[in-house]
This record gives sequence, C-alpha cells and structure tokens, in this order.
Amino acid sequence: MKIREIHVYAHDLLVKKGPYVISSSTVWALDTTLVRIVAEDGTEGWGETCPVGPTYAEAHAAGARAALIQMAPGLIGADLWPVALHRRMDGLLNGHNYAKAAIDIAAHDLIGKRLGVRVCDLMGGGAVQDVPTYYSMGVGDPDEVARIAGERVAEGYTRLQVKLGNRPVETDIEALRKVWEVIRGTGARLAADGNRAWNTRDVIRISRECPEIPFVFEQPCNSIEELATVRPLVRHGIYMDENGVSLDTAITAAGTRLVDGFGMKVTRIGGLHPMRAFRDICAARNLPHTSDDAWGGDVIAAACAHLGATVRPNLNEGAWIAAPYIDGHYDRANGIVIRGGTIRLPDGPGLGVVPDKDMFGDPVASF
Ligand code: 0XW
Ligand code: MG
Repeated sequence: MKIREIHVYAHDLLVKKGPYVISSSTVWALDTTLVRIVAEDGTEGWGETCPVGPTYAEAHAAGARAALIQMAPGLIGADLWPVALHRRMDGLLNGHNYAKAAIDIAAHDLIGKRLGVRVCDLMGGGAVQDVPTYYSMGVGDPDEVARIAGERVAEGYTRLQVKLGNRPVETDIEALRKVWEVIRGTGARLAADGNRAWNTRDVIRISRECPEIPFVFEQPCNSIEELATVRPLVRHGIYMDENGVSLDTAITAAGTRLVDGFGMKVTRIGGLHPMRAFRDICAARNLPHTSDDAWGGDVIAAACAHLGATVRPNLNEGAWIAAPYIDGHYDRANGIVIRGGTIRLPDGPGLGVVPDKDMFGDPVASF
C-alpha cells in the first residue's frame, strides 16, 4: 500500500459559547489542519492536527502546514505501514511530531478502510464500545466552575479536569474546594490542570492547603526540573502533560517514576503508532493516562477514541475530545459524540468517520 496523493486543508473550528480559557491560552476559534491521503488503489484516509492556539504547546497551525508541505513531496510513493512511514518522515524532517501525526492518523485510517478493520483493532484490539472520556472546565469563577462540575457529573461523567493558573493561587484553591464540595461522594475523579502556570512554591502550597481533596496535579509547572522538585514535597499525584513531547521523554518519566501518570496527546507524541507504544509502556509500568488531543474535529476525536478504547480499563483516564465545545461534524451521519459521559466508538472500518471534504474548500496544498 503506497501513497499516491496528499491533500492538505485548513479549517476554522469556532468555540461554542467561547472562549475556552486555559492558563496558557484563551481561544475563540481553532485553526485545524486536515490531511487526505489517497493510496495507489484510490482508497482514502484522513488525518488531522489542531494545536490549541500557538502558546499551549510547541506547535502552531501554520507550522503544521509548513511541516506537511515540507514532507509531502518525499512521501509520494511511500509505504503506508507505520514503521516504514515514520522512518520515511524522520528522513525528511527532524521533529515536528504534531505534523507527522496527521500523516500517521491518515495512514491508519486508510489501512483500516482498505482492510475492512477498525483502527482500534489495528492498535491491538481488546476495545470497549463505550470509551471513557472526561470533561475539562476552563479557568473561571469558582462558583460557576463548581456549578458546571455538578451538571457534568449528573450527565454521567466520571472524571473532571479543572483548569487553573495565571491568577491568584487563592482563587485556584477556592475553585478546587468548591468543585470538591459538589462532586464529593459521587465517585468522580478530579485533575487540577495548571497547564504549566504555577511555580514550585504555588504547587506546594496548593497541595498542603487541600490535603483532603484527592485530585491529581496535571502539568503544574513548566519544566521537568520543576516536576522533579515538587514530586517529594506534595501529597498529591502528579501527571505529565505538556512536557511529554516524545516517546523518549515518556519512557524516562515512566522509568524514573518522575510522575504518577500522563495526560497524553496523540499528535504531540507523533500519532497513533507511537501512542500505541506509549500505551503499552504505561501498562508495563502500571501508570494511568489519557488518550487526548489539544483540539480538533471528528478525525482527531475518532483517533483518540479508537486508541482510548484499547487502554487497560484500570489505567484509563479517558479520551478527551473537543466535540462538546464545537457545533457540527465533518461526518454528519457518524460524527463522534459524547452521551452520558462516554464516547460511542464508531463501527465502520478505519477511523469510522468519513469527512465531507466540501466543508473544507480547496486544499491549501496538493501533491
Ligand atoms: C483538556 N485538554 C485535553 C484540551 C485542551 O486543549 C488542553 C488539554 C489539556 O489537558 O491540557
Ligand atoms: Mg493537560
């Protein structure tokens, strides 16, 4: 199975009832990049990558497209099987995992469609039909965030993430306490996501002032060194998110017990092929993790859901998708939705979604 054509599209996703606020960005609309690969026999596969603005990760939308345009001519005629494909991409461009991920996802979709196999089965199988997810509450007024937390738990979500940081630490502590008052006793789990905003002093203080709240810190500080500093000084578990930029970093973090788990992004680590290895490393080290992405429509949501369906249930922190914050779908019949706090895995081959390419207009580049 070889690549005959690559088409790159740009598309804006408006944030429903925006903005979505996290400590590192405030976003009203996201500029997503889609890739359509056509194989020699005419089978098509779709990939997507959508940084949540230019300040969340070392990634931005124009950068994704530039990297794809850099690689695409050298990928025509390339083998679609993931080991060969990643070797070829690495020979064309150093780094830029988030762009390579779009090609990787499209290749998995295409192989699945060609063979009549779902991507979750290409990922090793053992998939559940109802994929756990979690709800992410943007940085906001503590009472309002607590109200949303109550609503989401009533809808069926069993895990919540509260975004914090970039404001007085007292307000973050108040938000954590108010959310906990509402969800205590429901069984819902809680992540406190600083998105790199806090310094080590803040993290130690939050942990010491909230000893009774069983949250995990998610990417509290900016650097791996800061995570290592707070690790022995806090009572709460620590998950790595933004610092987990590659399989190499994740292996070191898991192997040295630097963290208790991960908020992992399919595109940040380079796509479904490295994500599969990451999942298996976490299983070997008994480390919980998510199977998310930063943002994106049905294509990225389907990729997260297929991978998330295969995570060992007791380690599964859910596949976060942007669907609750977006109106409409690329695939009107089989778009990825959340009902009762879980994602229903699509049945069709590949990713199980077929985007309507007319939604995206002319490609920004075709090869
Ligand atoms: C909640 N997310 C998965 C979506 C936002 O883009 C940020 C991200 C995170 O956990 O950092
Ligand atoms: Mg996070």
